[in-house]
Amino acid sequence: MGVTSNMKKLATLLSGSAMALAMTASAYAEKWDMPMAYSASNFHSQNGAEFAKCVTDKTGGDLEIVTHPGGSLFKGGEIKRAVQTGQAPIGERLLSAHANENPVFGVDSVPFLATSFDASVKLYETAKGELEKALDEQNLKLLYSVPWPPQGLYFKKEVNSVADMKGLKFRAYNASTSRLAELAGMQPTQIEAAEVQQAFSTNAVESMVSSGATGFDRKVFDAGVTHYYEVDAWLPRNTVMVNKDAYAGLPDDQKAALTSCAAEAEAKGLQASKDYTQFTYDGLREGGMTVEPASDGLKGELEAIGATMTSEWLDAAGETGKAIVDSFKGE
Ligand code: PCA
Repeated sequence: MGVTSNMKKLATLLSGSAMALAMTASAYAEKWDMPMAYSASNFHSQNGAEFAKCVTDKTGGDLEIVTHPGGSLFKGGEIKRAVQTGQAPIGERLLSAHANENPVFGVDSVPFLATSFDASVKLYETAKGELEKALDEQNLKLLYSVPWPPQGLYFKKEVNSVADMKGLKFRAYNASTSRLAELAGMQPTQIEAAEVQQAFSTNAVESMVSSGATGFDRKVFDAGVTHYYEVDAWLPRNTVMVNKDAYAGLPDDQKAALTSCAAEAEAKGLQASKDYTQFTYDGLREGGMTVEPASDGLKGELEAIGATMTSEWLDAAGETGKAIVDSFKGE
């Protein structure tokens, strides 16, 4: 009897201190799940994981960020809304896929406007104020943004002209890529990167525009894709954004940790994207694919399509778009 009551006392004491500990932890420590759409091995996801560790370390674990790559928590198409509504406090998204909400989100996917890493950085710096404003109106704060490598074309056959593309089923990742396909006489369907290999292997698609990175990550050479043509048409960006309310609720030192780790991630991610470009071209070749620059003839035809799309974007983006393009080109 005596032993039992002592044990009960001990148990009460223990559970009391466990509760106190838990309360301390919940009062000071916060865990943020960060959905990401692309495979864990992709440089954006690896950079995101380093960013998460940077914030966790800098805040002594008081703000722990845990990344969920590969669309495992939310698929690419759902991530932005999840962060806006607070279902996830933070997340990464290809912003150009939301150009239907605000054309300024599509500035990085206007064909042949910014075709190199340096131009991509300049265009981003020029458009950043407007991007931040557009995100702010949607309860979002921009943390950092990293370009994908330059975009080229994937096929299951040799292609030398736009005529060779006619009728092909095309995998698109945003409205610009769908429009490009339409103007080239192809049939676009929007498909997440995570599903690209399956789409090629079942012949649901026969072509796409993307970077060497995504073809390599998804091993498209194992799905019958034989040719990659370097076009350097544009460099779309992944943007990491945080829910404004979640951000506002953080103590100042945690806000500072987020923004300084974000600046670091933006610089490191840019370098990783540059390094990944050649690495993934080599990887596609090792997988048995032909990787070469698009012929001058094909590039000329694509540039004509690009000119149509540029004027369409300028019409949609109005004064804001014109001001960005003028200032980007003018300096
Ligand atoms: N890869 C992503 C977007 C741009 C890129 O290079 C994709 O194909 O979904």
